[in-house]
Amino acid sequence: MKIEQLTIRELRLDLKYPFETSFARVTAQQFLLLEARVDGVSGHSECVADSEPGYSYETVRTADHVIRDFLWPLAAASDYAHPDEVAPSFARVRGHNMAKAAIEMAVWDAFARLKGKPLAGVLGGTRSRTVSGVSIGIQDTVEQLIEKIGLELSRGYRRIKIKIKPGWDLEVVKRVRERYPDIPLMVDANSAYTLEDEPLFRDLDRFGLMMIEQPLAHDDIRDHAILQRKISTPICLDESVHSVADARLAIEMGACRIINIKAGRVGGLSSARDIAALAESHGMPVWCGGMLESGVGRAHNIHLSSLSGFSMPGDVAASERYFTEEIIEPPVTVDPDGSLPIPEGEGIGFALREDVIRRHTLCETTLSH
Ligand code: OSB
Ligand code: MG
Repeated sequence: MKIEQLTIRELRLDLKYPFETSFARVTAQQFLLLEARVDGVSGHSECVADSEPGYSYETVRTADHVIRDFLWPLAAASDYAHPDEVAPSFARVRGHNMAKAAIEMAVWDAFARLKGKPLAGVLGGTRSRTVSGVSIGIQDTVEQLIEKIGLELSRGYRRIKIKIKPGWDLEVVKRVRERYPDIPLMVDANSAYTLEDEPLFRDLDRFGLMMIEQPLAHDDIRDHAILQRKISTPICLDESVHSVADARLAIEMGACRIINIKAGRVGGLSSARDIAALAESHGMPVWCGGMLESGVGRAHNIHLSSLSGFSMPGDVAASERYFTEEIIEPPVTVDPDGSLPIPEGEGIGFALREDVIRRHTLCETTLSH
């Protein structure tokens, strides 16, 4: 497989509601949409780098730069027999996993289309459906949060994740638990705490949370291992895991009992699949995280969730939760029981709405040989 041409479009889509985490409050998503022409077929992907380096050091600008100036020349010089060869072809570029993943995932989509199969099928997925949870940002008041949770539960979502930060944590969890004593509930701190906050995490143990996602530093494994030994709630790592090697270290050190897998963060679908398999071999559950993706990224996440290791509800919610306009057809929807089918069409299994994409495109570049 040769990538004959790579089109990079930068889009901006307004969010229906602002989304607030411990590191940022966003009202719109600016992101790169990639289209790779591979042996005459188009594969699509979405780069999950944000406008600001709050979740990761990568941004829309760095991803654009690294793709154009470093990854594209390497990809253009390659002839891949399988998408698993894409990430190794980028080995001389350190880091920049979101930029790498964007090209790799477009090649995966094209590869599946060339085989006439759904992406899940060529990835080795065995599930025909996946179960969705939701991630709810920090709200102005606890009352608002409780109301939002009620709304999401009524839509069928099977796990509620609330974002926490210092000053929006214990009391919030306590009040949510008073209102909803039995729901599958978890929190995500996005690295807002340190080991000094151990008493807070001990207190959180009382609330039967499914897990605490990324409580400590974004680049830490050691402190998470220390914290995990002191609390009974499972720690789930997100930001700290960028590779199979990171996952192995985290598992061996006991730094987590669950891993949130995002293909963009780990350099692509091949790496995501391998991390899921490693975790599964250790009896550790994983789930598919989200990055407020548009429909294209969402579609990839659904296919990734078809792998057997993905045994917990993911952040793969319906498109309509996020954006007023959808760039794929049909939109991603969740059934009343909170589950959704893995699409059976070729590749990502959704069509791109070119008119909508054009209307939201800020700039477009096509790279060719
Ligand atoms: O930490 O999982 C995260 C969104 C942007 C950046 C990081 C995270 C998130 C979410 C939302 O939690 C997941 C989603 O609904 O897409
Ligand atoms: Mg997270």
